[in-house]
Amino acid sequence: MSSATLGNRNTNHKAIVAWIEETAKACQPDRIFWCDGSAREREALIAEGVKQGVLIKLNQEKWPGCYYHRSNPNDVARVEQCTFICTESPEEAGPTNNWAPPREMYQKLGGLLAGSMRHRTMYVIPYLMGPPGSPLTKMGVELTDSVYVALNMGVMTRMGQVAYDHLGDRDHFNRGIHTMLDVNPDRRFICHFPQDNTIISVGSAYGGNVLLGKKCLALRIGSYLGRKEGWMAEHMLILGVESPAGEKTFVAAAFPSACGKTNFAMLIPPAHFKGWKIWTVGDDICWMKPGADGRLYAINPENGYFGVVPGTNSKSNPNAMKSIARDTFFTNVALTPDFDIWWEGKDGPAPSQCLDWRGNPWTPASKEKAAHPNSRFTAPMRNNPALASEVDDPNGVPISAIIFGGRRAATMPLVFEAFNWAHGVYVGATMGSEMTAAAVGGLGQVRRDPMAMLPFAGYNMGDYFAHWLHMRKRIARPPRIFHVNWFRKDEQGNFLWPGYGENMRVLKWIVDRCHGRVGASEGPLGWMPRVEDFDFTNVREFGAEQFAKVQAINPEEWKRELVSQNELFVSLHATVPKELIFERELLVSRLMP
Ligand code: SAT
Ligand code: MN
Repeated sequence: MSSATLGNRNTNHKAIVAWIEETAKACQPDRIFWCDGSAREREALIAEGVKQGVLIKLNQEKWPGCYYHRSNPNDVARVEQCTFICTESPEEAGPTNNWAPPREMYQKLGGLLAGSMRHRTMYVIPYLMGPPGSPLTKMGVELTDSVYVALNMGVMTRMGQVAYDHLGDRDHFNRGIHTMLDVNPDRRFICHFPQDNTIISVGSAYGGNVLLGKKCLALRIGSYLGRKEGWMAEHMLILGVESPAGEKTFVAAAFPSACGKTNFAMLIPPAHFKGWKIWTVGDDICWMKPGADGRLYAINPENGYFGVVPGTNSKSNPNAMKSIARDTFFTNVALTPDFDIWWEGKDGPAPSQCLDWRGNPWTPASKEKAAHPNSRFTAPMRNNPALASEVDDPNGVPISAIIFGGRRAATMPLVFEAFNWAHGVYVGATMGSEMTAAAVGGLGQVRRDPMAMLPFAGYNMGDYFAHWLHMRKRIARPPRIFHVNWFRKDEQGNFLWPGYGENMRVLKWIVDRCHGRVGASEGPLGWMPRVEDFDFTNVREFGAEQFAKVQAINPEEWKRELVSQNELFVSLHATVPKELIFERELLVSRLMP
């Protein structure tokens, strides 16, 4: 390769340079651009994006520093059928993942990568998942031919020189290669090689498929490394609850994609909760490790929010509105003639005309949605007025409670607490949720989504449960484990719980349980708040009768639920830990004595 194509190389790390040269030789980009993460560079990349037509500059008075992007209509969500875990044996990947032999997959991808960046620029993106200096933090380098990916990685990660500095001359870094090809679903592969700490993604340009630090490194490769190295990579938000007395309690919560993690992480307590405050540590991913004091400590490896736009407004999530108010990329929302943007569920009336997410003319009379249901914002977390001061703490925050939850119209009560860690692992392992637009296919169907990790576990799900159970031995003071469901409905299809800010009432009970300050009654599912343990002050039209409805355990529904929970265990029979089979037996006998 001639030195002219090497561009502005800014590292001497031998292994990184050698791998980049090797990749460039295969992909043959016209130019290599080495990102340093500076503000000036961001301006230059944005100018390039606008020139290519990949970005549209939004009305800068309304949206300072914000840009608009439309993805290919065939490329709007994660595609699980194109996502592969390439371990040596299929058993290591397990029955819930697509598996391919590494050698075969490398060969196939080699064919697709060959010459794939001709006439294009290859961006070199050094990045950190986690704050610099944290023992949990991981370094990665993503090579991509997409300027949109380079810019979005700049928001979602700590990108640039800081990453080389953190790595120093160590050799432990993630290799990520992304090339768009012709964005053809038939040639779309998102492949993980956990043994090599390598990710190769081709044929897509959308979010979770291509921002390789996020789902690919932080969850799939991360969970694999976590098991090997004794920590946990989870699909969880992290928040801090501050009481009027200044006591801070940190909570991590796993909900599947598009089930309200961002809203919950940015919750604003209702007026009645005077002096209470919620601080956001993270809205999607949580890495946890036991600390010297026997507690579980968590960091948010990300630096930004890649959140669902539709439904975001100043009532549902005021802090998200502030987070996206500047320096944000919007993907697949609707564009108005004056370069404002719109989405279903935005404040104010719909525009009389605009272009929908595909770029087609749209009016309020149109049958189609203006914004894609999985349209996204990419916003810097530093914009969030409720950002926790601990986000850059290399030690992370001590977790007092872990919450599991899904989107369930029936069966699941608003809240209960598991009896102990092993029971909590069972509750997480049997989590179910109605499918959302964050992944292609199956919208609305209930599927088992253990710990919200079904699409993200980088190894056998049964072994993943065993890892959870093993971790208990390494955590002397484990968090309590809870299950919540904000989405239960009555026979008429109305939500039984008001949700949003009112979820603070549930959170308060959870926090008080962690501090041993509030009671509960023992039920078949776990500990449940009694009416007197729960605060209903000023919840509109909500009282003991409503509470009984939203907490009800319906035997017919639970018969079906138990069968459905078991289907997952049957599919994982070879690896599911026997402790969880015992937990199931205990649950059955509590429900049907
Ligand atoms: O598209 S992403 O995978 O990044 C978001 C999500 O599904 O949680
Ligand atoms: Mn997610």
